[in-house]
Amino acid sequence: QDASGFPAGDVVFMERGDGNSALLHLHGATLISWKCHGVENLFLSSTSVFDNKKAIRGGVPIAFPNFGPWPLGPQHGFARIKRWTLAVPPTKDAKGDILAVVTLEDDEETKAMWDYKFKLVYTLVLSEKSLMSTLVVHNTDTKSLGFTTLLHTYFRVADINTTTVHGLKGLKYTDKITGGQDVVEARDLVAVDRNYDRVYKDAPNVTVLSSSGEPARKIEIKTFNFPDVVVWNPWDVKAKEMGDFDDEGYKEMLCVEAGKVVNPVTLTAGAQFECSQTFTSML
Ligand code: TA6
Repeated sequence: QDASGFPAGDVVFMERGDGNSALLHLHGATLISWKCHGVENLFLSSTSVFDNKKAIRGGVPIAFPNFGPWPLGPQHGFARIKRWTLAVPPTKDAKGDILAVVTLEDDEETKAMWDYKFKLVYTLVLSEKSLMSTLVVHNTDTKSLGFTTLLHTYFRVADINTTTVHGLKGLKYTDKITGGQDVVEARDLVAVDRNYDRVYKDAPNVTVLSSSGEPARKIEIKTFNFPDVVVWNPWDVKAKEMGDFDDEGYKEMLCVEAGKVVNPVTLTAGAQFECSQTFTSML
């Protein structure tokens, strides 16, 4: 991706000039591209809709104030389908890193679903080999509030059949496809060969996504305050069922999602919660 395909007011383009760039769409503050030395590392469905209404199918949608089905509003909450505000345009710091900040505050629409005052501050920092995304949730209300949140990252891979996730061995996970009791992951390298939808609990703060092929990729995912990791690939049947997920796209993506979803956060009035994920290309 680059910003050229979008109306200038809809996107925030961060570029270092050395083949490293990031592109954020203000619809949902959805990161839709992260290039590291010219290699695109995020998956964006070729049939994703950009109508500023539907959630963007790919990149890093933000699930807030609820991950998953939500009785008060849309699945994964409203953050990924609201228009965010550019608070700090892309700015180069002394080290040559690029920083940008977008925000979302409560409004009549959010209050109709979820009667709380809040402010989300989402900061991106693009370095030579890494991209850090930090989300701070501010409770600007006079009462406590509770939420779950997750960065629904769609990583691009050359070939799902050569892709593995390291760091999940020994973790308990809930398998949303098979249901039933939690299972312990026995594999050092988790490979995906069918529809996966798993919530790994109490994960380490470092996992590594590796994939060979052209191009090969090896991305370290370092998290802060995201104890859960969701691994999702719709595979062929479910990809076909989603109008905005191109039928073959499941072969070139894997969602590895940093979340605080098993145990909700409770924020007292005036308090804030900070969570972050940092991608670093190891190649
Ligand atoms: O993160 C996995 C998941 O919760 C799956 O269950 C699937 O629903 C996926 O999110 C996509 O959800 P969406 O609402 O974006 O179609």
